[in-house]
Amino acid sequence: MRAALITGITGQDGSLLAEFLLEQGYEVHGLVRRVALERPDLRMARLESIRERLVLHPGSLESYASVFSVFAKFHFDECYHLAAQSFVAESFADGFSTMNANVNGTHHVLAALKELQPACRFYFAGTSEMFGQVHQSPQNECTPFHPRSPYGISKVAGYYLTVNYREAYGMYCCNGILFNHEGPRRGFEFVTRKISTGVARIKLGLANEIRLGNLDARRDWGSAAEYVRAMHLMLRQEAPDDYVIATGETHTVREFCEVAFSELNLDYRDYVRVDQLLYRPAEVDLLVGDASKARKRFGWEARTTFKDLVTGMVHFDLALLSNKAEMRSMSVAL
Ligand code: NDP
Ligand code: GDR
Repeated sequence: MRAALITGITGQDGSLLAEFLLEQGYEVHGLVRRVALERPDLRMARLESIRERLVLHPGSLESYASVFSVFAKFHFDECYHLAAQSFVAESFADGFSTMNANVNGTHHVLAALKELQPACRFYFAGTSEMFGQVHQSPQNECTPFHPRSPYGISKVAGYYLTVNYREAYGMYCCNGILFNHEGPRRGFEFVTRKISTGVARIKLGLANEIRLGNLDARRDWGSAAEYVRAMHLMLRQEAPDDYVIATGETHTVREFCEVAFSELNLDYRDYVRVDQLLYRPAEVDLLVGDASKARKRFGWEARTTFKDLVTGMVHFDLALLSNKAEMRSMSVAL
């Protein structure tokens, strides 16, 4: 039985990947912040259905000792390093914490692996935010980086740490350069979920507007459940490498609003208010990825259409808010 460690297992991708690896017959371990262990109802909601089948270890990215002790006690065939401060807007508000978790955290995991389990295969959660102010479209593995936020900068550092451990120590280290991926487990602060939950609340009479920032930014949005499979495929190749994972389509935030509202027979122009305070100090205007390397090497392709992604999220949130009274107050707070 293969064993895998997932950092960031409580997040959108971590929880989906954990389910997928369990289906593949893996023993799945997760690194979990103590705060998550203390409030399982709140912080581990995404793991609810598989909690009993996981081995969870308390630890924090910022503490080399806590990361080291997990690798000292258990053997892993694969390590998926997904934990990060992942919200771009927050990285402008607190760039120092973002750098600490994302850069030092990645370095801690790689250094502990090198010391204790150099044969363990390593996946780093790279991102299209590394391309930032894009130098070519679509973006592929050769496109130069030009990050536009502390988050993007921290991920470029993580990317090069990963490349360096591969080149310097011969470790099996891969960078997944994943474009935005969404679904019903997306955090409420990200624009797609903010819109899907907002539309549902408006439809149910719980709200009468959504405040958004830049409606003209373009993103390449795919389905998270499909993207975590690509992470696993990267670690099952003969040699380590870096891969772009994307749909190859780009849409504006405005288009996301149009599709989401019209699915419930509403016109977004009646409900969306633009709030300048939600604009970022520096924006990534256009992202669209070219995932042909992943398709050629291991047959991965995005399948979910933009419309199905948006409408699926809207119907999920409508059902959630209609059925669970307690979710109403939670979504108001979020
Ligand atoms: P989420 O924000 O949903 O999850 C982040 C995870 O990281 C949570 O489990 C969180 O734990 C954990 N975490 C954060 N800080 C720490 C810390 N200091 N110590 C230990 N754990 C920590 O992110 P996603 O699932 O969406 O993304 C997964 C990874 O992929 C991230 O690295 C993200 O930057 C990257 N990425 C995501 C993309 C996307 O579109 N979703 C696209 C490209 C890259 P807790 O629950 O305790 O907060
Ligand atoms: P992003 O996702 O920054 O691409 O990072 P997010 O959903 O936060 O923003 C996407 C675009 O929407 C615009 N926008 C708003 N965004 C938010 N969150 N809230 C708003 O009210 C709003 N209004 C407009 C933003 O300006 C932006 O242009 C995500 C994260 O998952 C990262 O961790 C990951 O690396 C990248 O995707 C790929």
